[in-house]
Amino acid sequence: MSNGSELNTADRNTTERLRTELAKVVGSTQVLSEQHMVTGYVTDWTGAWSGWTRAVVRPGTVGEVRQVVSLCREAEVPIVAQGGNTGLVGGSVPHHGEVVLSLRRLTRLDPIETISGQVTAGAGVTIAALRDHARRSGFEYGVDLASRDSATVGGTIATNAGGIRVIANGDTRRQVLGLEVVLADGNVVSRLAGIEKDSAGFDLSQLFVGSEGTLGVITAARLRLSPRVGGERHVVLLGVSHPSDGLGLRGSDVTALEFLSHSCLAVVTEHLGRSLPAVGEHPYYVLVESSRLPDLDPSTDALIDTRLWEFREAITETLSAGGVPHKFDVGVPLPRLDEFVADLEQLDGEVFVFGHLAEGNCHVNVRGPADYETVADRVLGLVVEYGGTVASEHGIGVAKGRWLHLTTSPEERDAIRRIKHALDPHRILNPAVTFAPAG
Ligand code: 2HG
Ligand code: ZN
Repeated sequence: MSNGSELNTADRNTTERLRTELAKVVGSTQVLSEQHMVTGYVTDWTGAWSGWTRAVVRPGTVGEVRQVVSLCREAEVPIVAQGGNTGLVGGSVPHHGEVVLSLRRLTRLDPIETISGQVTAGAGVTIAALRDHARRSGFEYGVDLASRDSATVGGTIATNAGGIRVIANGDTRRQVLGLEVVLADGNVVSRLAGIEKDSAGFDLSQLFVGSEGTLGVITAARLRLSPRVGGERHVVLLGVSHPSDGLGLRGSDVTALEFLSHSCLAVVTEHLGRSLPAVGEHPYYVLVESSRLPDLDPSTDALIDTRLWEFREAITETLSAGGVPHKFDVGVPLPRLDEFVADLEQLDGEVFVFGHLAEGNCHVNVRGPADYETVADRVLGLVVEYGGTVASEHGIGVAKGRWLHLTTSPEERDAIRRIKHALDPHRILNPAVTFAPAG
């Protein structure tokens, strides 16, 4: 079923009734169903993942989210929660007519609590808005990524996004002190008090971090900020023979450590219409941002310029401009990184590898005639061989589920299935995403 036109009469009546009930809750202008209105919600931004929806609903309050969830549950129509829709694994778009529950209107942004360095933000606040808000009070939010203008607090928590600051601040999980979540039964769990240390049982909020909308709908978060450190930031690009050559640069002054293959730099410089005259050709490049200029061997080919970020941040967009490549976000143990990347370079087709060096997180983009499944079997097969993860920071979505059994045990999958069943017995929350595949 591709666009809902095959719905039978009973389904059509259910859908019509549901839309009417939803409109009573959120207002008719916040229930979208016409094709041209829903396009941006049913396809991810790369165009690789696309489905159809019975309706896009845009609640403006937590109370409305509760009612929307309850109405969908009663109608037995599943939901996909969606933030900025910047995901890359098909986890935030509908696949089989799910209602898209857009959280973008939940833009609550409380004043920064300076004594604790914390803030409460609604799920729909963008990472850029949160960052600017924090900076105005002399703080910084620990997660940053190229899609900051669209990616939201809720979406980045649901996927446990990483980004370019993990080396200094850790991933999204580390920033989350508590969440407000609407459960599948319409109940709300709220832990927004911002208690820094709490051993009163397990941390329920953390269960929802990285759960990709399968256990509950995140509506707000209590987040940890760090004091903004002033002073200059140096950005250096080094030519290296192997990605791991850049690992020696790690240190407390370093706020980003990225790597990219020669193919990435070549395609970006061409796309931007600019060259990098001071850096010669090398198999790999490492970009380091630091408050102190790194001590480099005089023979190192390096370029210092804060504008170098532009080249790194343009990679994804550049690669997509030439037709969406097969995209993988994987991670391997650092001692095996070079060997793994060398094996990737041997894959058929054009291979572009870049990523977050300190975490062994590789973004593998492959262009070629082979289909996604074939390339995925090769790339993810290699990941398993190297003892890595099939999803380092983008999540599982619908792109990786098939391979997850390779890195999880039957016992683990069984426990995950039981958690899912306990919180969402009728499977109305993002059912296309599964963390517990059979196999
Ligand atoms: C990045 O690090 C993102 O720029 C996107 O995670 C990765 O496009 C990709 O493969
Ligand atoms: Zn990344």
